[in-house]
Amino acid sequence: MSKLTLVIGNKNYSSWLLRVWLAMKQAGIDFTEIRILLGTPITSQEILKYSPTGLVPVLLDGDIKVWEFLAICEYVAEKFTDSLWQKNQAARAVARAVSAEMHAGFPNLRKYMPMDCRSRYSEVGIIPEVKPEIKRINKMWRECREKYGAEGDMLFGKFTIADAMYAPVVSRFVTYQIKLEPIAQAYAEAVWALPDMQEWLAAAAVETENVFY
Ligand SMILES: N[C@@H](CCC(=O)N[C@@H](CS)C(=O)NCC(=O)O)C(=O)O
Repeated sequence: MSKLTLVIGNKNYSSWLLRVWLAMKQAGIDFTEIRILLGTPITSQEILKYSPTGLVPVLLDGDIKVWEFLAICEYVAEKFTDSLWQKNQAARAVARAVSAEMHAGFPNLRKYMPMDCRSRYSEVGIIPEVKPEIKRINKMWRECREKYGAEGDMLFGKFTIADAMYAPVVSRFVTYQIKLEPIAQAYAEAVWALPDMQEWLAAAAVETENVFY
């Protein structure tokens, strides 16, 4: 059995879990999963067995416990692989900046367009408060692709933590059928087509629980 354990929740709804899970898969890191159902009367007490914040994801590595998406990704990037950040310092700085921007920002996107991988809401118009955030993401993705993306089809060429950060945004754009600029659209399609992303989406599709935030 793998020494690393990732404590996660429902795959259909858990954007922070998708981020960590995808980053670890893309880096070829072996891990097992403990799945805790979200939105039940015992969710908090179950998560608190592993997580001091009562939130998942949490990574268990022997006696070491790491919570918070970015801390988990930094931990695995430091300990198990050198592939999750760009080698070029300038590109790495921008990759960290756009990752932090996602971690701290886009409140309306999160509020009005929660991740729901298996659903499609073509009839829902874009809420006005979300429009500037979608515009910013279009611009950010275009600039990253144009400036740093020559060696692949991810934001910085090869897959990095920045792509893990935006994978749930790609899923939201598919769910809510958001029309993107051509470069952003091509990037979104490349993320969507990643075999690991498809594996996550397939697992989300067969989950039967409905969680309403
Ligand atoms: N800032 C945290 C966010 C984690 C988070 O919000 N996790 C949600 C699932 S995506 C959760 O644990 N919710 C607990 C619940 O619904 O009871 C991180 O980066 O890991």
